[in-house]
Amino acid sequence: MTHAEDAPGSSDLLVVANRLPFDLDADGEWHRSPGGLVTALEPTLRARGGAWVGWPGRPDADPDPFVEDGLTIRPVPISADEVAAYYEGFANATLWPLYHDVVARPHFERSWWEIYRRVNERFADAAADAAADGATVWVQDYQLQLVPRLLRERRPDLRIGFFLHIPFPPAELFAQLPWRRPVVDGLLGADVVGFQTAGGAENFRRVAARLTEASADDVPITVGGDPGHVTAPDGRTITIGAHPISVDAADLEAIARQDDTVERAQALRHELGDPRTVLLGVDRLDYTKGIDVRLQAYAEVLDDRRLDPAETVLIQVATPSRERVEHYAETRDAIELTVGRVNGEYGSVGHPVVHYVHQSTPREELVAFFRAADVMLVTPYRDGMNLVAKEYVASRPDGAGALVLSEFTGAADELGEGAFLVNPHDLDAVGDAIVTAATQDPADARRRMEHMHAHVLENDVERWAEGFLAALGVT
Ligand code: GDG
Repeated sequence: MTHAEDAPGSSDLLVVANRLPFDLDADGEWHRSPGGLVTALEPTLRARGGAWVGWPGRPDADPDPFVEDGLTIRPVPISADEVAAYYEGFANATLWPLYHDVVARPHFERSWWEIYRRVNERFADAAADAAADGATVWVQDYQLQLVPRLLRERRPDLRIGFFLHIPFPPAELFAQLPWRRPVVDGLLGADVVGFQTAGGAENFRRVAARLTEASADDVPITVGGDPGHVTAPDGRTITIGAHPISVDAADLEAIARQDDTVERAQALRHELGDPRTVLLGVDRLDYTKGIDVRLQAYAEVLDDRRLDPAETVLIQVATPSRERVEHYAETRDAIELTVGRVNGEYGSVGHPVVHYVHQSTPREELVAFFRAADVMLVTPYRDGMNLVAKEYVASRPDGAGALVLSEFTGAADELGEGAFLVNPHDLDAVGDAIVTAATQDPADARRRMEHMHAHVLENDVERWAEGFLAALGVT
């Protein structure tokens, strides 16, 4: 590790994201925090002597930049008050619910907006400082929507991309945002703006034409096909594309094939009492994920005995998330109440029908869960992509298993032919899909799973990153 202060403005390729790929602990030690984005981008960044600009995850910490194995890490400090207003407030209590179809009511709090802008300026300053002449900068996600414009003001020489990981809502919903104009202007500071789905990209293009003086084309936007374009009043053309993110499929498949994973999956089923059917849900505990829907639908199919409570188990992993945001605490209470009720009603001593885990689970163990599950339940009310659906499919090289998938996820656009698609607002349909998936003909099941598995193996996260960078002109 070396200090980076002697090399300002030397990076040709930068990622700007809310979080760094390292976390800082209370003792000032860095720990790697691997995620799909990091896995996909690190090799390219390291090969190009790139930089990652982001928050170290600890309020009030202001650590020095450092270089590790060719990758420059540029921490952006955020105070505790700013975390409350910028991250927990504007990002997660205003934008998150608004962009997810107003599943919960967004809070429009003027003081949060001011801090959101201030923190975005700090990220833009850090990126402007780290970027070499003519560098390419890739800004990530809803926490940083003002950065493309702020960065362009500071550094007109840069090539700037932005990718939104969550849905971009229809114009009618987005228009509720009191700060809709500066947010759209912020995004239009980029050269390329990418979305998970063609629908999200088209929503944004329509919003840009409606709310600003920019003009837009009306080419249908497709994945791997034509992007759309918006022309700003200053003559700049902004490319609007659909780039569905994915997972490190080969790695997941390799873990799934390991003997100890297969053995762990078998042991798990045994520990559960060798039930006929194992259902599985894996989510951050978030009100958009529809954990309540699947619990309710499950209770109904146990109640009418379409699935036998003595022969069926649901494992629900609900990873702790955003616990200081009000809606999340309420959601946790409601889910835990329902788990208790369903177990009280349909379980018996030594055989609960729901195994509920409110803990972070190691990745290898998650893959063993995927291999053990006959039916994966992914039922969000709205989700940008949903990586869990793709991780499950990647983890089933054996061709067994089934996926019940909400049609309101980005993943449904790609896996629709193999999954059992459902409207999560329709409890009868969710219950029917659970029963059909659990009782389908094994040959049909295999055909469906092999189709989805092949798609995810081919369209992995590396391909996603390459596709977006190619749109930005990095090859
Ligand atoms: C946002 C968008 C979009 C969860 N619990 C554990 C654990 N996880 C991992 C999963 C998966 C990731 O976290 C969750 O990703 P999702 O895509 O399902 O959902 P969000 O967190 O909401 O992500 C989403 C994504 O960004 C990427 O663009 O797909 O639409 O909302 O990888 O496996 N991992 C481990 N233990 C857990 O307990 N190890």
